[in-house]
Amino acid sequence: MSSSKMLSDLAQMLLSGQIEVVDLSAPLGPDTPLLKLPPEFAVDTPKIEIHKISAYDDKGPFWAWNWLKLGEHSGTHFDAPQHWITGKDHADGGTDTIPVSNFVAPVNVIDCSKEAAGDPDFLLTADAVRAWEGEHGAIGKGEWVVMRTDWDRRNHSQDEFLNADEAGPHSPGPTVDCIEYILERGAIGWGTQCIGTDAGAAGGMEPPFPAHNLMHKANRYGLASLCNLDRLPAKGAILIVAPLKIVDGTGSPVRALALTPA
Ligand code: 23J
Ligand code: MN
Repeated sequence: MSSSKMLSDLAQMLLSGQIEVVDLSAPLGPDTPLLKLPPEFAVDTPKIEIHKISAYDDKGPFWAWNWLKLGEHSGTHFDAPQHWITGKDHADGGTDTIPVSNFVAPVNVIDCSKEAAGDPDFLLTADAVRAWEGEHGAIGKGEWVVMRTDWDRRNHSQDEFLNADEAGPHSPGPTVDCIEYILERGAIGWGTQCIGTDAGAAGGMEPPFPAHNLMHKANRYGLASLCNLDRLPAKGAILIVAPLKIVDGTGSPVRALALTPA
């Protein structure tokens, strides 16, 4: 089949609803949960602010518009390779330099919701990914791998979302060997439903923060705070997600969308 025929078929299926568009982003505003780093790193990302410029009033009679105070790594967001020291030298690893062909790709959804409900510190291992592939099929080169934990149900509350105590944050994520394995498979990126791409306990891993350290070293991408992964099939959906073209940016809030069979 010609590619123009396939694209017009896709357009028809989108218009008819046979292919559905699923929203994978959380609301972005002053109540969006934000990462809290350990106190030795004194600076955190600032609270999101939305400031009115005008709203059909004396400041602008016919128009409404706002300006934002917004950290790059806020809410549902994309991590670019240059976010981490291991990825800083990739010339095409910034939000403005990543080739756009990377922003539309198949997605593998690994369901860890039961495990995460039973254990907020649950870690997905390479062995578990291989077992998942045995059931659902191999992860292909150029595909996203995302970890479903249904953590988005906690997104309404910063405390529930971060789930921290004296010992630190408790949230699920990948092991070092999980990230090594998906890179071996040729994954384009790793995504989670928690505040960041790494587990709450990832600071104590070797290397620390393996999803950041290893994915970005390999010039690959991250996605955090994804929503609605429970609405996606294990395989077969297409993820459409692009960071803002921020000059020298390290990441960006995104509207993440999935195309799924209805
Ligand atoms: C800055 C420092 C450490 C981490 C992060 C940001 C993230 O998780 C992020 O949003 O990329 S671990
Ligand atoms: Mn980030």
